[in-house]
Amino acid sequence: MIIFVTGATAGFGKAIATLFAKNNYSVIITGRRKERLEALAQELRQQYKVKILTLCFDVRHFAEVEKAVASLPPEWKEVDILVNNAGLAAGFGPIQEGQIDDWERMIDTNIKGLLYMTRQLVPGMIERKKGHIINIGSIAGKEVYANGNVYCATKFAVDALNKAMRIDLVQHHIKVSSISPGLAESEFSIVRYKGDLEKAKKVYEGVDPLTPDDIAETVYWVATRPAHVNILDIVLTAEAQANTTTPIRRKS
Ligand code: NDP
Ligand code: 8X3
Repeated sequence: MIIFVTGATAGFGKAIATLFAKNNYSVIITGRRKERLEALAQELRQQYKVKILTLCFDVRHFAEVEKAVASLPPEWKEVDILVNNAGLAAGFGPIQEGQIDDWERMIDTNIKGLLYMTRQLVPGMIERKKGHIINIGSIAGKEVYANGNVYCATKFAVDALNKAMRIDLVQHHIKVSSISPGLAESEFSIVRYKGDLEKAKKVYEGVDPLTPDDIAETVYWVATRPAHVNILDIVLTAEAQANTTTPIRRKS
């Protein structure tokens, strides 16, 4: 079985790639940071004796996505599972203070990147009459929260596309699922706060957040249901988080 994971250089994607490698899948790991991809590939090959292919590209650029998918060697072309995970939040503030560049990055990565990847890999799945697309959404795609505006909008779009793709692809025997996590610790907040480690650390202070391994286990469970079962969407949060608007319970 071949799984293609976008954004495997950190956080959820790295944990997903690792868990599937541990379970003998051939894994295509992708992202923009080449050294990280090579290091992870080496580690997984050594530890689990499985096949790993690295593809270094930016999901925001259709030409790069197209080139990356076209470059797949014949034995890697029949992708069984696509995990659309690459994504980010950039900035946290009211709409009137939003940075246009942040908006473009989020929209281009979280929505257009997911679409470009899907468009490139779905025709092969249709030909083979099988495949599974697993979209990483967010609880931010279910309920908006203060200062989350454009990030939330991109994740609402993922939620809509998840539902819409399923309608289009069901007749082709392709499963479409989404995983929608709440607060989880990864490099997410460092990216959102543009490298401000103090601000990023505060997000997780006094709380046991979800971990990338929690998300990987959920993706693995969704991907390994019997052929006749499709999981539409799983929303999961840390035990201390009720939703996106109620303050998270923190240890004093
Ligand atoms: P991380 O910042 O830890 O990892 C993000 C990954 O996405 C990296 O591997 C990064 O790789 C990749 N990525 C970002 N931009 C691009 C791009 N333009 N092209 C290719 N790859 C890209 O964050 P998480 O693991 O937490 O986030 C993964 C997904 O989960 C995102 O979609 C996020 O929105 C979602 N999510 C996160 C939650 C959280 O609280 N952490 C909760 C709910 C959802 P590189 O920089 O090397 O390109
Ligand atoms: C990331 C989760 O709600 O902290 O998608 O923005 S949230």
